[in-house]
Amino acid sequence: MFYHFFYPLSSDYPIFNVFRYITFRAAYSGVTALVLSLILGTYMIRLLQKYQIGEKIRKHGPQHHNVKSGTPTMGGVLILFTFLLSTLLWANLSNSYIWIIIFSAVGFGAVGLYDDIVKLKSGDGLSVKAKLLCQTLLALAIGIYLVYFDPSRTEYATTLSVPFFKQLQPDLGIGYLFFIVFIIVGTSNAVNLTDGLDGLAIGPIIIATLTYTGIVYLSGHFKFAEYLDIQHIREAGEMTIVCTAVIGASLGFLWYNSYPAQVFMGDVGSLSLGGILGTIAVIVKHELLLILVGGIFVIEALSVIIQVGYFKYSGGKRVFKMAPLHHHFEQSGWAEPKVIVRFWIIAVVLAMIGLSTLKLR
Ligand code: 57M
Repeated sequence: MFYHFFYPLSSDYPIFNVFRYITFRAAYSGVTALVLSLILGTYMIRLLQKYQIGEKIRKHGPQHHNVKSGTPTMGGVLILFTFLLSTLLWANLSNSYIWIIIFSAVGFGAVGLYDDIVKLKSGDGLSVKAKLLCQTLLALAIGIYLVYFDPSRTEYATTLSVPFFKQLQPDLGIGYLFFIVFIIVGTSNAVNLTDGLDGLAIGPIIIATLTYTGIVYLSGHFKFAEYLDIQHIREAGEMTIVCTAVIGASLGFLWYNSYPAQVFMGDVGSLSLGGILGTIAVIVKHELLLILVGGIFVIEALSVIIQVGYFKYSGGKRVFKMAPLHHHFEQSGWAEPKVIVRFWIIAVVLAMIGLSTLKLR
């Protein structure tokens, strides 16, 4: 909004020229989201407490989680609200990628919010099938637009960039559409699985989004993209503003979600943040890299797949003491903050390796 309002004034007042620059707007988009979420966070937690919107802890979980019973949940509404407001204030709203990400955030957020409300009322959330169906339809809509209707990427609409291999850019044809759906839905669910300890999901979300902020900026810049020999996606640079809005909103949420948490994000937060991250990776055509940059989410999801698969196959035996993997370490005697911080450290290392692939090719 500021871009549309102030930039046209630059012909008379050159100072307003700064609103043209992505870097300027990205910085203030992050600050706006952070300040808003810090201020609104206190009020929201009080409101959630007042209306008793609190967490019901599962019976079979680690014992010490029982003290978390009643912790306000659905803090993801705060993340979504501050992210959306900051994006609408600072981004160039004529850029179609901004609207795709807003669509993804609101769509996945709505599925999560509905799930949270159903859980609050009846104990069990949406069925896995219903949740997956909604997520798949949302991701399919995003995929169809990107593959068939996006003028900025016609030359590489269905090709895949492979980390570490510059020349390897296979054209997956229609298969690319299904691949996109898999990445977006997979990321949304993997973040949801990871969100089981204070700050455990939001930390790696901040780290992965920060990594993609750099990638988005470079891919949208013709000269940098040419120098690094990465796919140049016209118009993608504007997504930098969305990325910093996610980071600001998430940092503000982490202020309250850090151990011991005053609020949980709920499915409204985890499904939407995962959806946003997956969508950004797909738009900027660094989809496979997300497996590395979002490696913590992948490891957590794999631990569940392995545990559940082996549990069924062996008739009740387990590979891990408990799944997802963070519960395994808790059951092994690690204190909760230790698990959280060590997972963050791994996320940082994976992000740095991910960034290095821009040059190591
Ligand atoms: C939801 N939700 C947390 C909170 C958060 C297939 C199966 C393995 C799936 C998996 C599952 O359902 N995972 C996804 C994870 C829950 O947090 C809420 O949910 C939102 C995110 N969706 O925002 O609202 C609990 O996590 C803790 N928490 C924190 N701090 C936070 O900042 O401490 C969350 C956020 C909260 C709180 O305790 O109540 C969750 O874990 O439920 N299932 C499981 O995760 C279960 N695993 C399991 O059953 N494994 C079996 C195998 C054979 C299937 C096994 O290994 O034995 C575990 N869930 C729990 N305890 N709670 C089992 C142990």
